[in-house]
Amino acid sequence: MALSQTLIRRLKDPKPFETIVTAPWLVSPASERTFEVFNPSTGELLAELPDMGVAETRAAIDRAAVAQPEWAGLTARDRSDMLWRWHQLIVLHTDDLAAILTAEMGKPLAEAKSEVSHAAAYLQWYAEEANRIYGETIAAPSLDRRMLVIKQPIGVVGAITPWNFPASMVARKISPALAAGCAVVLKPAEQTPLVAGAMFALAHEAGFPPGVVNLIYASEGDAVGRELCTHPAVRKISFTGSTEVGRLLMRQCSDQVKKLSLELGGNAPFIVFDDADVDAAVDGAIQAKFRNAGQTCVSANRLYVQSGVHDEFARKFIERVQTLSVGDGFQPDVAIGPLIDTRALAKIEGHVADALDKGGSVRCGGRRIDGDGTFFAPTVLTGITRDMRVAQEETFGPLAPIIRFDDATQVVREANDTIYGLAAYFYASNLSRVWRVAEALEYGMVGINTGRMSSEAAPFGGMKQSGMGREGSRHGLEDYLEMKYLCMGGI
Ligand code: TXE
Repeated sequence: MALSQTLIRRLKDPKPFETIVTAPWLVSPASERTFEVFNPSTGELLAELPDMGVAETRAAIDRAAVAQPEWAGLTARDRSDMLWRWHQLIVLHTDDLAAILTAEMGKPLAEAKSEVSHAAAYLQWYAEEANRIYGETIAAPSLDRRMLVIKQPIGVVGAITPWNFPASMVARKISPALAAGCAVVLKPAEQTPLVAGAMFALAHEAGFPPGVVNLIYASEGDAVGRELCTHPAVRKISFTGSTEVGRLLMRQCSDQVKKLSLELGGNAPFIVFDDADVDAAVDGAIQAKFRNAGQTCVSANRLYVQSGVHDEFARKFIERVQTLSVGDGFQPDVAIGPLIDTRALAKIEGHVADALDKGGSVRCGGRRIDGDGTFFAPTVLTGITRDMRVAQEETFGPLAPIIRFDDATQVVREANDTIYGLAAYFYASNLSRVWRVAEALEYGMVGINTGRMSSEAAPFGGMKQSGMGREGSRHGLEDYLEMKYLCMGGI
């Protein structure tokens, strides 16, 4: 089976994607095993893909190891041109890529289009950045020496991506790696391999040399992940996903002291102070909480609202949440798609039940929506206390717990009281408060008077157990480069 007929009918130009299932950027499957990909809105079967494991991963790494030195031996301009061609093809096929993304992941089509544009923006950024890899010269302490630093590609990179942003995560990992001169073996999430396959089809059309970009389809991450972490030809792992799997990958990489970039879970606080513009804060909270049905690592997980504006904020926020329509991402005006699977539904139900048990109240939503899809009504909880799971864990769904506070110093302490440190948001107008709170929050990214901050031009990543390394901006390129010091004597 290739792609399902209903999915093919949605595409304006299915031609480049006909090879998603059996393609030259895939190693040949070593067995007949397959796995299925479903639409979470309808339960419809979308495709059946080869289920790959250790043998195919090894073969892909071998191909990448052969291709990488030649890729690194091209001029920066040649690598940049290739990335630019890939970017243009992605832009040209935005509508089709978005349709594939909505079909396999469920997010509203408008959000899927904006994700594909965001993916293309990474390719554009790193096509440009490829030409800006600089070294340095150092003033030597003796006259007969010259001292320099050069930058070289790390080598073969193993990349593992999640299902929540299945197009932009692929671009965010591959484009800086390719710009730096690395080759990549990528395993997309089992729930959303099709848009990754479609992007690789376009990479093939852009003309990347064989072996430079390699795709592994697999029904689970364990075997492929272990092989990527333990194969000596892989010099770096780049992973986005749960903190639990991130810890496991660190352990697996430790024997070879393999470099790692990890973008893991979050527990973002969203703080509204008394001096905030309440309407702007409501807008920001809607965006930061409900984009992608709350399935983002930077999702506002805990809404702290100061007493002076609490009631006004809660009233306006709940009114807006009640207007968010839930449904199949292909339907017009849908704001909230399904959750990725029944495991995600069970997690959010568990969080609601735990909050109710401990004295919280449901102000709207609070239940799954009957039908074929994994839909959950957008939910607001109040009366939240610190012992509740919603205050401690990442919900990863359309659930907003509102926590009232009085003391502005204490709230920052509470906001920091978590193992995570990815994103934080706050709304305030007093300039002195803005600076002090921005500096005191122990987070890799802080949104001030805005609910949206991701950009290819900025370093994305977290502190504490939210991970290590940064993606995007010139800093993201550095993560794929080794620094080498050269000392020339006898001058
Ligand atoms: O993540 P997993 P799941 C968080 C979020 C969510 C929770 C669980 O809280 O509710 O994690 O989601 C691959 N070796 N985030 O279960 O399992 C897997 O195949 C190597 C935050 O989906 O980490 C997929 O490609 N790889 C996050 C990827 O890891 C393994 C995005 C993510 O899956 C593996 C997703 C293994 N042993 C979830 N096990 C973010 N930071 O945005 C799984 N994988």
